[in-house]
Amino acid sequence: MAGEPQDDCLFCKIIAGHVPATIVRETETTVAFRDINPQAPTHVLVIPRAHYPNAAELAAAAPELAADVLHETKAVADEEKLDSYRVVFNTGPGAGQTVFHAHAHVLGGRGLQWPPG
Ligand code: D5M
Repeated sequence: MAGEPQDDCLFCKIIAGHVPATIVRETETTVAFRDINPQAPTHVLVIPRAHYPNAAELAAAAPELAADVLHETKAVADEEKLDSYRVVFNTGPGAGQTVFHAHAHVLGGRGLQWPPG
């Protein structure tokens, strides 16, 4: 069923506490933790606790939860004292998505170039 935890999902395992992560924030509906392969001084992932394979499916099936994720990206940026930062949802393998549990990357702490490539 949509939103149910998936046994083979790395981020569902992090939510369940079965895989360690450096968690920086938790809410009833979201978890934020540091990316294991940081691309900037601050690189935090914000995920919904419910499993949706990507941001498009999250937005379509659970728009209020998608809003919670976006709200949490701002909370992370505030906690990390980021004036400027980037929020990225890689959506689909062609866009570089490698973990198929919707997540927002919050990147900051250095100058960021545009276009991202
Ligand atoms: O982003 C998936 C991101 O997930 C990528 O930047 C690495 C990160 N990652 C992978 N495994 C872990 C663990 N175990 N902890 C923390 N971060 C992790 P994507 O947009 O799908 O390419």
